[in-house]
Amino acid sequence: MRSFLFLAVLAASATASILKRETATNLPASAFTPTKVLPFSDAQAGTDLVGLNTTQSTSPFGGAQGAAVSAAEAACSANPNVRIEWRSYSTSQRLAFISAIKCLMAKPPSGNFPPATSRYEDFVRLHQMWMPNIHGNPKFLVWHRYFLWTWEMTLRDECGFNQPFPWWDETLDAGNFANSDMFTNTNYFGHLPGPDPNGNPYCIVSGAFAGLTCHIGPGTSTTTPHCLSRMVDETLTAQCNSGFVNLCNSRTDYASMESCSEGGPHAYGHNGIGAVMSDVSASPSDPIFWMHHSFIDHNFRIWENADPARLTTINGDDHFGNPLTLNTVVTVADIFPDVTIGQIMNTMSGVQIGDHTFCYRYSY
Ligand SMILES: [Cu+2]
Repeated sequence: MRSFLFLAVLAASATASILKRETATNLPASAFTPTKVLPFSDAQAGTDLVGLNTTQSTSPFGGAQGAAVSAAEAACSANPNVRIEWRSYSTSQRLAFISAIKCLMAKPPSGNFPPATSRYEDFVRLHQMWMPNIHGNPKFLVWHRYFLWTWEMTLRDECGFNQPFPWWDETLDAGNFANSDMFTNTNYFGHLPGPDPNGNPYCIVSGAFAGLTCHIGPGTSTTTPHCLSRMVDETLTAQCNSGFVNLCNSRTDYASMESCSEGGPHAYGHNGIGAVMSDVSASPSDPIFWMHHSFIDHNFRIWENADPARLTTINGDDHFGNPLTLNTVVTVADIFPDVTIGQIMNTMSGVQIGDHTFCYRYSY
């Protein structure tokens, strides 16, 4: 009798979990608002530069504080964390990275970002709430640099991730994202299908995140549970090429470069992967978001490498029209301590943030 009851309960819960999968709605393409793009020809013509504040603000670090910064930098450059490009990232590193993301998804939310249903969704909700402040203006690149780093540190602190962090050189997959083994190998991010015959996305039913339900988004919604879906357009991913990156990086002031990067390769990567990724507000719902942003942060760092003065110079206006300075605060709410732009302009500043040192570079 008792074992019969047990079996009945087991059968009921199996049915419930199947039902739960089926109730995650596959939203149509029209539910997702694509990210605003800057076409290559417009970037070439500089149409996005009209009205941009290009007044430069330079290093606030002098005297004793300047000396402290240099000491931290020297300590960092002796032993920086190196972000490894996906192709060189070993199988065991890949599996550890994926399982750390799954761990974050399985952890309860902090309660500070309602209605997030997991620790992972805390990050999605934060990004969604601050949508206008952190996109469409030059704060975008510095904020997302910090957002990505604090997410990495959370994987380390809360899920025991202890491998180097990966990055994705999208220029090598431009126009051909779907064939990257990030998508084709079923141990990783799941497939990247094209649209269905009606032009709508598919729910992702392969890979480590098969059957994932997203509770945040699309747009500003928090009451529309939906499946993780994708709908690739390789004519858009083709814009994540080195020619476009180089065009953006040929701009010599931060705000001008930022405008090109955000509307160019950044926006085309989001829209190219499509569906959940195309809707910028809640796009971190798709775990490929972090790989895409590693590429954008990489390109920013490469731009900085061309002139050391760029590590201590900022310009442009924030969402409210206030000029960015090196003392402008960058915040991820209570997920990690606030920092200033001056502390994270250099990925190898060696600044102490909480229990961690801000100190990384890219493998190339
Ligand atoms: Cu974003």
